[in-house]
Amino acid sequence: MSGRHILITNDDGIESDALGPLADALAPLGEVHIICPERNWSGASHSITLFRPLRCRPTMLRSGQPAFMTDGSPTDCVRLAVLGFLRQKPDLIVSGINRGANLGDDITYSGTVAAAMEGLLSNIPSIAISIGAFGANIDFGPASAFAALLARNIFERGFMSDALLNVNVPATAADRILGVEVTRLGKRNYRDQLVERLDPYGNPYYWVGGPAVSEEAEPGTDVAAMRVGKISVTPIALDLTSHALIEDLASWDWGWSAPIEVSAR
Ligand SMILES: [Mn+2]
Repeated sequence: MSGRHILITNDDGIESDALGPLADALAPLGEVHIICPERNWSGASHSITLFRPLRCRPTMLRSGQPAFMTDGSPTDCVRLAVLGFLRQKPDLIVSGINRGANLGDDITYSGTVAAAMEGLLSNIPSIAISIGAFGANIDFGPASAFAALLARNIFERGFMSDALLNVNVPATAADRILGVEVTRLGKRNYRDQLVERLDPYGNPYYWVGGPAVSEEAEPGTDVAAMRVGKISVTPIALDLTSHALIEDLASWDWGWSAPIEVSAR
């Protein structure tokens, strides 16, 4: 133990079988704390709980490690940890390993990435890590080992910038992974469809969904790196300002030339 504290959280929930291998891989680098949502929050983005209390109960992973589970979101997990639930503020936050890649536009939906954003907002080095597969029997070994490698780099280099690291690992054996590429966000194309069906009482319900399809992948992007079987590491900053538009917008006519109509009923 180096006296360092590492927080693991996720958006897939406390039952994810990725947590055990990840915790094992990070254990040599510091004391590992696990706080995860008690259910799956995939797609919850950066939501926080405001108008009800949070419960945080001790539990144990199927693989045996002690952990805590909350009825809050992934971001709530980080806020709990950072604001005092853990006696020591974490030195590193690792969110994942998420089932399913988080590439390009995915990060605007991702609870996995949002937890790392919350870590960054709390001035803690943060990693979001995802694997390019869904379903059962995924080998989380290579992704866990890479998370540990990245953590070692962060601790040794004193990484603290205005970015989190969004990591995607191909779901293949370690010797089939073709390297590591530092990337920018690519473009993700979704084939979402609105499906209308009838419930047993004859009332319609709706289901929006579909696979992510990435036809074109520009070189240098996370999408392209993953497609050729490389681990992708993307630094993500939180300033969403379109700097290119600032000057253009400033030249618009902002005068209140027309009277504002107020209609009362
Ligand atoms: Mn997820």
